[in-house]
Amino acid sequence: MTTSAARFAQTLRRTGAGRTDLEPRLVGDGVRRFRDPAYRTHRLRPSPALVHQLEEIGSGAGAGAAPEFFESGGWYGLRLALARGTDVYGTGEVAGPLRRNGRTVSVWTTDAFGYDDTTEALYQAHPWVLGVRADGTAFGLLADSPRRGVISAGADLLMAFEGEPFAAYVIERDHPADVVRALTDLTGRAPLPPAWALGYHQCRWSYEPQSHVLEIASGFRSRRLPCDVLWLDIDYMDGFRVFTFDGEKFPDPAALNRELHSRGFKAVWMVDPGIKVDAGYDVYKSGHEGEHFVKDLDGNEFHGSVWPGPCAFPDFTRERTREWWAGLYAGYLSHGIDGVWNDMNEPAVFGLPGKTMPETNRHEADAGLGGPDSHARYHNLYGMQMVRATREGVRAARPGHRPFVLTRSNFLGGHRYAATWTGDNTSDWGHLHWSITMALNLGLSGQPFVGPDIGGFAGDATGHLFARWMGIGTLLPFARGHSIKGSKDHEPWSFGALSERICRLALERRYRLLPYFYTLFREASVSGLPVARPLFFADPADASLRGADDAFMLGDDVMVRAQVRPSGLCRAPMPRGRWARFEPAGEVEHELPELRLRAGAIVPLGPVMQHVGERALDPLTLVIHPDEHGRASGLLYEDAGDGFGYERGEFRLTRYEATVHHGRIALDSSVVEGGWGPREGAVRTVVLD
Ligand code: NBV
Repeated sequence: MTTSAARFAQTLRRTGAGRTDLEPRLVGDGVRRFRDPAYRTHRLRPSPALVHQLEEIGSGAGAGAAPEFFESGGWYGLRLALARGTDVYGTGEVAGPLRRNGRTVSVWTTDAFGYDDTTEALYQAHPWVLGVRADGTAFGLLADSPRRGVISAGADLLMAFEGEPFAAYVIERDHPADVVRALTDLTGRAPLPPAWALGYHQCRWSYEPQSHVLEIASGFRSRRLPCDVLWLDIDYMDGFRVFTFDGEKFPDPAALNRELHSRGFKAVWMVDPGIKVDAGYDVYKSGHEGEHFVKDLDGNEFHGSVWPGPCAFPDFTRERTREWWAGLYAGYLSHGIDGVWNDMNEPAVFGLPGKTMPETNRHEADAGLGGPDSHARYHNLYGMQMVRATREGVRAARPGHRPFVLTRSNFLGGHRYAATWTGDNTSDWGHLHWSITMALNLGLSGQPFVGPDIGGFAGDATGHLFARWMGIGTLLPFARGHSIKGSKDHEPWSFGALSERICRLALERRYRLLPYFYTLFREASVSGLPVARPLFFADPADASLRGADDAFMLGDDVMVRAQVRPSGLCRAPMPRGRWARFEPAGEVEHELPELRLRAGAIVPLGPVMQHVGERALDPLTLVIHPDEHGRASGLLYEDAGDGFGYERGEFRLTRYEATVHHGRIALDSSVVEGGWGPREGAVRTVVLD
């Protein structure tokens, strides 16, 4: 595709003659599978997005949206008529407005440094759309193709992919939340992360040398700024050789991690896919000898340039290479590394067209993924298959712990393996705004664990922008500050006392809300519902909420109303019902987003902590907002915070119910799930009106 995706979509609309003689198959309750008729002459390949192949349970049945398929110039596509008043969301990682109507994206994982709302291809590929009709009923359309594609939402919805016909799944539900739930029935759920990963993370390209990392750690603790994780970017490596450490700058990584642990920090270290071509480097040697690298068209090991210079790239599309890669983590993590950050896995290659490897490169993919084929077919899956292998390696190396992996590139369904951040954003107000819309659309695409580089990656933030971003970013599922090499310092104390004070309050809010966040992450792991949800989830039939993108919901009960412009208030309308303001950090600060609680809800808060490891849940505070009958209820999920005991019932899900009459509170609690007995310890209540 040499023209822009938008223009190309217009061409396809003109040239693609539709075929409607389809025989949809029912493969789930309200889930129909449509196959391009061209499938009859093409071999059916397994799906990387789906967790299992779906048995059909009936034919033809089920009302609702039905696409028409077409073929044009080697592209296979579908078109779906959109009824008036239908709003379109999803399509994974996209900058710009929440509603995707009138937008075209290219489904092609791309290193998109400097992106903005006109960039058609970002780091992730999600051939998925959520549609919400005027009456609030909703549908989802999953085009099950790993290929380069285009998604264009105009008067109709067009999804087309190069070189191979595909099947599409159409999900029909009464509420958009149920469509996302059904999507994750197909694509799986994000596993429960370790509790520390829900704390605040501080990153920079790069904290170096080793002693500087400890200075940053002291900066947090001495100023009483809560933080759980410090991050090590590429400069810790020996000449950018992954799985190695620079002997001068990082002479003793194990001692560094030990020291961080003793101060209550976890450490996440970066691993890129490019392996330096160097006969004296054991990772390259074993990869080369084991024939683990992607080949070029002539069958030679492909070499492309990244940070270390010429590199070879593991062929993650086969199990034996994923096992080799996974095996590299045991020694590496034995230095006390707690989590892994996989970057540059679009894969990014310097100096080549499209900043990636040639599409003619060859992958020896397993039959389970579609069999040997070109990079053109496997490009979008590269990052996903990399983090699949990384997760396996981290899991095996630290069997008692829940893996934490962060990835830049991914594919639909890849939330099963890794959390994500929205790549190289910029320190400006537009990107602050898109932090919300990007997190929401990724959530609607099945990825709940997502957040931006707080403060912006490229460029310098101002104290005002930084404080606002901290206020919003600490209310998104993944909360990490990060900044590019050469920028001003971007720590919470870098912009003076005023900005630092606001950052502290923002962080304290996050830590007080952790019991609620943890409960939402648990819900995401069992139901697939996103942690951060669009406002229209509160009332899908209310057309005025559909475009609201400076406010969002945490779960069903907490509304976040943000100020994303330097001056001015949140513009989002209020959903119906009563929503009372509450302030977890105690002190009202107008630079921070407004938090509101739904009438009838209870939100559990913990005390302020400096890091999750303090594990001080007492006193538990229940913020209660009674409905018109004086009643409210809410859930609290608790477990060990790490490990897998919860899979054996070592957890408790408590339901709190309160009745408030004439200022008197009657509080009831019952364990509704899990093998742990009722919690003991102090409970305080706060009643809102
Ligand atoms: O490893 C350096 C950076 C990293 O800090 C950033 O978060 C990634 O998105 N990385 C990209 C490579 C260089 C980007 C210009």
